[in-house]
This record gives sequence, structure tokens and C-alpha cells, in this order.
Amino acid sequence: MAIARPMSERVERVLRQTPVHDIHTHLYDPAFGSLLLWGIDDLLVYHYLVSEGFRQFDIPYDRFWAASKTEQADWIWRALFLDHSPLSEACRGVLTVLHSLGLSPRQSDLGKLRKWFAEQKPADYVERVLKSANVASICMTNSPFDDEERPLWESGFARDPRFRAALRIDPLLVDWPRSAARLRDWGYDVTPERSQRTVSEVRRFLADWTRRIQSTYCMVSLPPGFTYPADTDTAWLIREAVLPHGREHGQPFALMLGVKRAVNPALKLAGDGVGRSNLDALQNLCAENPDNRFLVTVLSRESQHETVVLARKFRNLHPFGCWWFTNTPQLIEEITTLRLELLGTSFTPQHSDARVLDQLIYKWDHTRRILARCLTHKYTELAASGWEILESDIQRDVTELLGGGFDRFLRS
Ligand code: HDL
Ligand code: ZN
Repeated sequence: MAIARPMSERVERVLRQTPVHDIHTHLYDPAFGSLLLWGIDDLLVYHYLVSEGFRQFDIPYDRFWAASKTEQADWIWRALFLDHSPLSEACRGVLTVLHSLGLSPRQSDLGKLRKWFAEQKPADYVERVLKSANVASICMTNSPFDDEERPLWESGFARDPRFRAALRIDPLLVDWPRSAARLRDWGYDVTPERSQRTVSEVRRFLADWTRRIQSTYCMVSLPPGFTYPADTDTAWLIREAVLPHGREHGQPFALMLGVKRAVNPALKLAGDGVGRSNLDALQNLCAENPDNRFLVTVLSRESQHETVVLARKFRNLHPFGCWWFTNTPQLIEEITTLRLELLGTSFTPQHSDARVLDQLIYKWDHTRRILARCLTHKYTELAASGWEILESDIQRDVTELLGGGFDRFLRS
């Protein structure tokens, strides 16, 4: 008589063995060269750790930003790992990465770690990280408004199919007058005024870039004050250009709601904050546009329940990820359980938002562990209600949660 393995072991094994499709990152195809960040110094100067570091050291902002990456990393390592226990999720993440690579940080000073990373061949290291994290594909964040990235797309390059593209259009929607000038420079006959000519040229811009990068979806992050409908350039461009583009090109529109940009500008990329979004805007978008598909991730913990209830009302709304300040074990568990209990498996629990390649290792190790706890809990409850959980059930559900559901939503 075979002894039944504990549910937790069954779930952990399937989660560990099932590759994940990471649907939002800031990583780049290796063809982008130095834009793809990796290694101990990039791990340590990750903006999450920069903001945590400034809470411990009294280095003037300007002095920090004038320093080399190595010096910045030294300060962060000293402040957050040696002088204090690395208890935060971002600190723990660095240690998870080093541990999985067989590097013992306590015994290794940064010099030894830097030497090890310097010995890694970039192409081999990409394979090692993707294999270690069991990541099958990642979606990049690709902005035509990024002066470093744009020329590479315009000149063209041999793509790694595992690095999928996503068209990021924040400047177009949140800074239209300045973006109108840039579109004109790029040969699009637009003016800041709201006209049909401008609408058709903005749609040509979106179509050109969708084709150029073979975009998976179109995405924007919006501040807490975003409202829809509204007499704003943002609402006008969404209604007149982005949504018709989505219907014409089969492009879901990903909304990332609730970011307050530059709450502390002196922290640069680390200076953004969070605010509660008015989700009536999302409700109106979904209700008025049944032929558009919307992906959504919301930054404030307080908005999660309302977002999930909206997803119950609109099948064209697919919640995803525990974004940024909600990407902590406690909130991932809370939000994932909330979603499972109200949506079943019709959502995508996580994206890594990785900015540094090696982060994939920790972001997915930590998330898989929490997902295992959430699923084990729910399966155990089902078993207690007399529903036998088959291995094939667990595999089907995990495959859906780790990107299968997202891909189906893309094609729906
Ligand atoms: O707007 C976004 O895509 C955010 O993810 C920001 O890039 C943010 O800086 C970040 O990296 N969060 O994890
Ligand atoms: Zn992001």
C-alpha cells in the first residue's frame, strides 16, 4: 500500500519543476549588452536597497550618486548586511541568489564575490540563471521613449525568443505635450491639440512599435489620481488611440495603478511612492470596452480586494502580480489567498519585476515557496470536503498560474 506523500511535498515538487513565464520585468534580451544587468554590484545597488540603505547611512544624496557603482555597493553591503541583519525582502533576496550559486557571503567579502562574478561568461550565466530560476520566458519593458533602447530596435538585432517584448507607453499617456513633440521628431504628424489627425498618427506610432518589437501587450503605469472617463489627455488618448489599437492588434492593455512618481526626487529611481487608486476608472474601462482585454496590477495593499471583486465582474480583466511594495512574503500570501478564494485560478499570481538578471533566482524561489503554502492550504481544504486532489490537477493548476492562464488570456 503506497504511503500518500504529504500534500505540501506534492505541491512543492510540481511548483519547483514547472517552468514559469515571467510576465513583467525590466530585463533585456542579451543582445542589448550592458543594458542587461547582472552580478553582485548591480544586485546591491538595486533601487529597493538604495532606499533602504539611505535609512541607515548619512551619506549625502549627491555624494552617493557621484560615487562609482562599486563604492555604492560597498556602502549598501556595509549598512544593510554587515552592520544590520539583512532582514528585508530585498536584502534576503541577494542572499538567496548567492546561496543558490554556491557562494557563502559571510565568508566572502565583496572582493571575492566580485572576482567570482567577473569570471562568469555572460551567455553561460544567462543560461545558468534561467535554469536555476526555472524561468521559461520573460516579458521585457520596452519603451520607444528610452534613448538607449530605441536605436537598438530601429537598427534591429537577432532576438532570443525567451525575451518577449511589451510596449511601455507612460510618456505618451502621462506627458502628452512633451511626447507629441517627440513623435513629431520621429515623423508622426501629431500636434498637442486633440484632433482626428493626431489620433490616427498616434495609432500609427503604436502599430509601428507593436510590429517592430512584436509586443505581447501594451502597458502603462498611472498615478493614484487617474480617472476615466475624464477630460484629460490621458483619458482621450486611451479612448481614441490605445483601446482601438488594442482591438485592431489583439493587444491587451496592462494598467499598473497607484504609483506616485518622485515622492523623494533625491532618491531618483528609488524615490517613487504609492497611493490608493480610484478603481472606478478600471471599472468604467472594463464595462465600456468588452472587446478589449485588460491586465491589471495595483500598488496599494488597500486596493487589492476591490480589484479582485472587479475581476469577478469582468472576464476581460486579468489581475496579475504582487507589484513592487506588495512583493513581500506576507502580502504575497495575503493577496494570493484572497485571489484564490475569489477567482479560483483565473489570475496570474506573480511577476518578478526583476531589474537585474540574477534577481530571477530569488524572486521566483521566494514566490514558489509562498504559492506552495497557499495552494497546499486550499487543496487540503478541498480534500477535507471529499474532493480527491490528483497529481494532474496540481500540474494543471500550477501551469495555469505560472503563465499558462496569462497566455490563454492573451489569445482569448
Ligand atoms: O513602473 C514599473 O514598471 C515599476 O515596476 C517600476 O519600474 C519600479 O521602479 C520597480 O522596479 N518596481 O519593482
Ligand atoms: Zn516594473
